[in-house]
Amino acid sequence: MSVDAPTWPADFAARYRAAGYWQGETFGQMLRARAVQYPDRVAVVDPAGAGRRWTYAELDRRADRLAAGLRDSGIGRGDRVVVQLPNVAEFFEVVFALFRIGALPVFALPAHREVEIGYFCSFSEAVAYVIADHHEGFDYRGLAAKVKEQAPTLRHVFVVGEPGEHTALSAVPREPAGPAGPDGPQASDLAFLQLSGGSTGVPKLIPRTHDDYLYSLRGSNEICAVDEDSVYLVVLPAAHNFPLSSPGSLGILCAGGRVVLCPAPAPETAFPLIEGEGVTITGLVPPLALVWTEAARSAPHDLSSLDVLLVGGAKLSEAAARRVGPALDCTLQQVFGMAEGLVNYTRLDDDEETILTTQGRPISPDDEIRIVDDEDEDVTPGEPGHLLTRGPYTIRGYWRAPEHNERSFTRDGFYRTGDIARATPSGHLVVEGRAKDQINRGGEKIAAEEVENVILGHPAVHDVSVVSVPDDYLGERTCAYVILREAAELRPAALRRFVRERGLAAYKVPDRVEFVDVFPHTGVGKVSKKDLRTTVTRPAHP
Ligand code: OOB
Repeated sequence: MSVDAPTWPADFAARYRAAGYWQGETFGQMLRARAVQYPDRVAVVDPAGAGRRWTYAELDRRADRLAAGLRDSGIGRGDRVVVQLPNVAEFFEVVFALFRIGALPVFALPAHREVEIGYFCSFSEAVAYVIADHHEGFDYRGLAAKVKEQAPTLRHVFVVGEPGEHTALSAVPREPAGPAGPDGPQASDLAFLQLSGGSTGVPKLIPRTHDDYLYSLRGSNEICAVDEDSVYLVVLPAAHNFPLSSPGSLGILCAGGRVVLCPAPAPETAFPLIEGEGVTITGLVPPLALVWTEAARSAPHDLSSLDVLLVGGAKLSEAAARRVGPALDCTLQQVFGMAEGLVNYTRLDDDEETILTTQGRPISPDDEIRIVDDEDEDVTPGEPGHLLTRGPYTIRGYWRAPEHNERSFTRDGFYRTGDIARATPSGHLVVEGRAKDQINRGGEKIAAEEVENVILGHPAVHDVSVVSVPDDYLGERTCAYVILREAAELRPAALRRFVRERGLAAYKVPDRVEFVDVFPHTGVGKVSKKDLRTTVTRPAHP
């Protein structure tokens, strides 16, 4: 066990190596190998950045030189660096530079604000924070200034674009890198910290190693038929585990293919890029897949290069699944994954019924799946239950969270996904629901407790409970049930503004606020979220 997080026991590690899953390669070595193999092939296209096209040789050289500059700034092996960038080419330059050093990117999303970033920086004891100057009307430099006050370890803020009071990323000296020292990372070391969707008051950090993540990429590439001719459009935020690794941008780079960054997910932006770059594969959350499905009817663009559309992050209804493939004239691949590890795909050659009605089966023959009841006993095969998993790319514990790990993992190392699923006779999984206290808002995960804690900070609020309400478009939205203090007055809009101004990501601001006098309780006296959910779905005046 490492000091920061539990890892695989030696016998499991030996088995995963012997099976050829863990190949002893780091991300730095992987990129170098591709640069040698395909120096002149285009690796990354950034339409927002004046249409920049970086070849494998160029990306490799940039990563190396930036790594040298960052090392000179005092960033070393094992240091944490919070990376919060939109879909721009520098994302890959920075991340591969950090991989080369053995420093750990902490992957934040562009939507995160002061509460989340302040926490990531202070909890991870980050030494640096990398941002864009602005994106979608938001200025990240002001956010960085506030975060610096809360995070004493933060020595550097690097900015892509105009730096303001911080340091321009382009101003980091780019010395030609010397030979990598003996202190470079090992494949069994942590490569980065990914974010958990979370179900508790504060988000958890997910420690992924070079070995385990590269295995999930190679496995995904095989299942999604990714090779050096594949062109992947990064539509979702680049740092999220789905567009990063399923098979995502890193899978594509691993195969020698081309990554095209989409600056915004709307069809008006994405469709011309699919046509212009000959995009063959991309990944979307269900609401976006439906928007694209509608838009494809009347779009003038030629989308015929698109072979595979992955849809995941939230449940795709069967009705929606039926429409997506024909409208975009491509093969639908459902993907049910999690940043903690396990990723399931429907296979390209699965029969239609399986593709439309299941969320796929695991990447690896060594992904162990258990479906259990509340007492951790296996359910009758085919029945729904709690999904537990263990395998060669599923973590054995969160980073610096021993108490939480006691609850989220079984004694023998299975991760409790919090999902309710059933298995078909072919081993495909169907997601039936969720046991964790989380809202899945069109693929964006919201830990109810995190939002509740912010709302409890309002002086007029006595108690609060945040639950999901069904939504035709997003699948789920959030509703905050609030009990006010005696004689206190508050309007829903004022409470929503309060949450936003506290510095929480906009997608976590409750869509709806309902004031009530009491909460329904369970037999043991806990607030019954199940009953609250049915309250809100019931018409107000039947
Ligand atoms: C992906 O990763 P996360 O970490 O943002 O969220 C994981 C959770 C799962 O535990 C499950 O509750 C939900 O998201 N989920 C799905 C789903 N895919 C993810 N629920 C129903 N159907 C699906 N197809 O969301 C993620 C990571 C890698 C690949 C794809 C998605």
